[in-house]
Amino acid sequence: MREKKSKVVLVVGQGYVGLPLSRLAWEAGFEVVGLDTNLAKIADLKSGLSPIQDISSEEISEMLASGRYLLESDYAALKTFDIAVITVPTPLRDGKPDLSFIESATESLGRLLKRGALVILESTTYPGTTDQVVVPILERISNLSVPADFRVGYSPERIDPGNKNWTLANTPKIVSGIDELSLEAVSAFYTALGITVVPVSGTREAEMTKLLENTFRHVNIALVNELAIFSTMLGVDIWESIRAAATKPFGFMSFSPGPGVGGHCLPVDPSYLSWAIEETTGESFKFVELANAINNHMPFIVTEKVASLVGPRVPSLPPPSILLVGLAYKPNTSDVRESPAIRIGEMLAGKGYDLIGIDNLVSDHDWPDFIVRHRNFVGKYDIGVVITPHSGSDWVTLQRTCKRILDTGNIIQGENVVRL
Ligand code: SAJ
Repeated sequence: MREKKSKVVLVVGQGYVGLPLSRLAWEAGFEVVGLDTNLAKIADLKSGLSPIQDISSEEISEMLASGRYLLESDYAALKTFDIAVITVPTPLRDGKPDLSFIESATESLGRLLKRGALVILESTTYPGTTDQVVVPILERISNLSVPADFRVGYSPERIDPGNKNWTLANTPKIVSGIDELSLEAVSAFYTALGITVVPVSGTREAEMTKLLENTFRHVNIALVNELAIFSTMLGVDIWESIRAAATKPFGFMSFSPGPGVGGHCLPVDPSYLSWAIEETTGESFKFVELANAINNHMPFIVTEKVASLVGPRVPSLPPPSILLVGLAYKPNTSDVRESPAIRIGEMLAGKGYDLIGIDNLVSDHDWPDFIVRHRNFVGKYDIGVVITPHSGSDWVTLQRTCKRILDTGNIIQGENVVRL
């Protein structure tokens, strides 16, 4: 009796979102195919190296050894799939949504599509993408139709890189379908992975849910960033007021002022929403415009503060030694995409300063070439700029090796420490 063949799950994109999903589908017993067009990433994965912290290299090796996790960089090598999940980037290009990764993945899936298959989009995008972009491409290329022949749904990712408490397995998953049968298929898939599902009535509601979540954070981070700037002038310790406000058990959620907003979500996703609103209504989404302006301005504020503390670069004098502490876009991640620290470094270098940096989570591959890399706090620095405070950093040694410290994360106390 032939063993019942487990279904094939094709995960398009093996990054922060796709790899945890591949792992969970593998643990649930599916045949998993991880597809990524980044040849270096596929090569690393095939050698058992994980590109992200949330999945260990041991877990990758375990999956490979089972024979139920295959890696591909070329769709042509694939036969077909039962369930495909698209977890590709949705960047901005010239300030507008760039759906080219979604379109390219969808066209390739259209060529592999068979009757009874399910396609799920997870990438963050504006309301209408699944029904107006993904479905038409799949139907056109496959000559099949939904829901007669196959199923399509949308389920936004909620992966918070580096978050040990909330993971794919224990975070409720919004699920939606183009139609009732598709919704059932999407719900059944994630339920089979052991995830709690939260069905919504349509893919547009699900697409909007994700953008609401990220825009909510973007706007509230901008609120505390602007308040932090004014509080300094008002002689108020905003950090204490935020801590105090957070004691309110309802009606408040605390956010921290910082050096700016990085990552490939918050600097991008809200602009997908404001673009869609402007395209459809001709109106501008004022909250997002304002939040972008404030959050994008924070790296400039930090740069000006550093320059005021070390004084202008005088070519005839030895350069001040400036140490940037933490280059990733947020604490406890290795990701440098849209990182405020890199923007601050670029602006300081533009002012003629020589820069040293320390961040032991960031790979050599991602290290910016205009910043000298230190692996620990050695020697004497005129100023240490705490930009991304990773947990477990040796703040005592930092304080001892820096004449001054500009701490944008309210991590260190001391005589030689200044805030924004
Ligand atoms: N930040 C502040 N103050 C805060 C919170 C964050 O300045 O109080 C800054 C961070 O330092 C960082 C930026 O905002 O630079 C964004 O951080 P975030 O934790 O708010 O959100 P992200 O960008 O890490 O969001 C990630 C995304 N997932 C992936 O990158 C795979 C996003 O799609 C998820 O929705 C999000 O996690 C999540 O759900 O937590």
